[in-house]
Amino acid sequence: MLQYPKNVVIVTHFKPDADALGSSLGLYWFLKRKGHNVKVITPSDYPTFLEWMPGNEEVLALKPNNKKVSEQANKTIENADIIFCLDFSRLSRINDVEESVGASKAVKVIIDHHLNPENFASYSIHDSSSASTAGLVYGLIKQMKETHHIDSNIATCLYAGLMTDTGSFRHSNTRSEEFIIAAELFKFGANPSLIAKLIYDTNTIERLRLIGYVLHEKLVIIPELHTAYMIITDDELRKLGSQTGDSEGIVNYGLSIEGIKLSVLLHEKKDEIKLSFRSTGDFSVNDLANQYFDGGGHKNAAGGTSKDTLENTLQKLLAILTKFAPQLKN
Ligand SMILES: [Mn+2]
Repeated sequence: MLQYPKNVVIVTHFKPDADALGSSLGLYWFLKRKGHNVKVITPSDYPTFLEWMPGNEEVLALKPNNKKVSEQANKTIENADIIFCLDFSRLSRINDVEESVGASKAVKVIIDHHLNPENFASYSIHDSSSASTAGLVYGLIKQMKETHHIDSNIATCLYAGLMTDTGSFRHSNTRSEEFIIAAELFKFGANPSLIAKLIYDTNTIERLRLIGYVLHEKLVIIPELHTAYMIITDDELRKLGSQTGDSEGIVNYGLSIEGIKLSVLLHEKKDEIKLSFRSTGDFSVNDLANQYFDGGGHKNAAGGTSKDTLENTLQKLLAILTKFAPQLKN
């Protein structure tokens, strides 16, 4: 399939994180070195702390109300021979390019590690036990016996995805494999301390103030359910001067409290509520998000949505958690 030069499109999910973008750009550099014509398309913008990634300026990122970029993206998708779908396996996660990717006659390849994949591709490299999609891309290159093509750009992009999706090798999804991949990427030129600095230590004062505000004013603890939750609204984010990605990771603070097993962030947007879930141990937020909030992800990290009001969504959540009380107390 990849023997001769092809038009390749790599698509990430909406609001790509470091794994979605890093795995895509890692694959991008690899396929370019192999002589293909490659384009990375993201269905939305992404946080500024990812813009340092090699290849960032080549990414076609859709913007709301920018018809020209959308047309260009759809045209590129239409002309593709192969479409790689990275870090998602449900078409609904790519918003404005869902239609064109769905309709495309290109060979579609999923590379992903989220639970409950949809079957829309001809090929699928899907492994939910892998901590990152970046690790799966690395595995693919290895399987093709083409690791000699891995330069520091590829290693850097892939390492960034691996590092963030394992929470810097702290989350329970970190297996010995993740450390082995990290070590090999290091040898291929990834610089762990620099990458960590570029991703974690580039806060704006607005983001730090947002974290301070949420932790001080919005964090609610329900001790009997071992649960923490916080609510933020687009209005508040605007007032605090926040940008895309600023609220990312805040949900994890809830989980860092001793005894807390579940942390939820409810984010009120223009026409929906976004929910982020984090858990420890056996409590599956993938199941919770999947059953009640039209979402999913991983066992200990998932997302969902609600079209109801904020008030009703919170009441629904609290009622569901009361039902899960035995598991949460466990
Ligand atoms: Mn991922």
